[in-house]
Amino acid sequence: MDVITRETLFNRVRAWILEAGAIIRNQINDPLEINTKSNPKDLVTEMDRKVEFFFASKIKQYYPEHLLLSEEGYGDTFENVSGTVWIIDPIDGTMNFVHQKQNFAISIGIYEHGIGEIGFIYDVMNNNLYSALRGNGAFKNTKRLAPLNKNKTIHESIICLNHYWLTKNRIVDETVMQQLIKDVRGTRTYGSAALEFAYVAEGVVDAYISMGLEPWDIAAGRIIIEEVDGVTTNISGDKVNMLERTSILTCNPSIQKDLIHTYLLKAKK
Ligand code: 2AM
Ligand code: CA
Repeated sequence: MDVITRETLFNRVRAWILEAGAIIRNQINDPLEINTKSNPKDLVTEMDRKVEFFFASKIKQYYPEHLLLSEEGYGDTFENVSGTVWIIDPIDGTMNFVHQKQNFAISIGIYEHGIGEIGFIYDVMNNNLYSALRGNGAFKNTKRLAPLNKNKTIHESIICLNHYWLTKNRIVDETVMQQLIKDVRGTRTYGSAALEFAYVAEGVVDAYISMGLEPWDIAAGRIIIEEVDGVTTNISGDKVNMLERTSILTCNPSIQKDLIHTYLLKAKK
């Protein structure tokens, strides 16, 4: 993709995501029909589908040769990541959207032949737009995000994770996770993977750990994190496959080795 095409695309996505966010804000107090998907905690509303349809229609109209990988069914099916692929979560943090009417985001990552080119995470209710164009830095609204402080230790870090991983479960040894919680300065749980990526990029937290995420939960976040020298792998430190469900560790690079070797590899069952 040449420079002009890439910047035009970036500016269009920026305008569309702001437009979609305004639609959500205007209807935030309307009655909602809520359904469940894979389990009783996995929620979806007509707004998830409406926002995804909004982007699917724009892509079809402006970029019919592009492909869409998305959560709510308007996307294409994939065997590989060749070509230009949009990876969209129309509402990341649907439970927050339903229960709190805040702390959710629209997440859009655009990949060309598997390389992340453009990332947007829109915190709709706070009207904060995190963005990145590969090689041009990451931004929160118009403010450039600084590269992450390289002198962090685990003991000075705030990490995001879901409390579920501190209970007895089949995926990780909860006693190792409990030790991690004791060793860090603090923990937070925001309930939106995309926003947690954005907070790591902003440097307001230092890591986000999840044991199971889908491509649309992470596609934009990875691109934004990379622009501030942050790192994203699975919990074993391996590169993540863009098309598969995966565990995730995204963090300040100065605590990555310690998190993986002192805790996460030992916790893995
Ligand atoms: P969602 O709201 O788009 O479903 C909550 O901890 C985070 O995990 C949110 O980003 C949420 O995204 C995601 N999430 C919730 N259930 C999930 C599931 N079954 N698989 C993958 N990600 C999930
Ligand atoms: Ca979603």
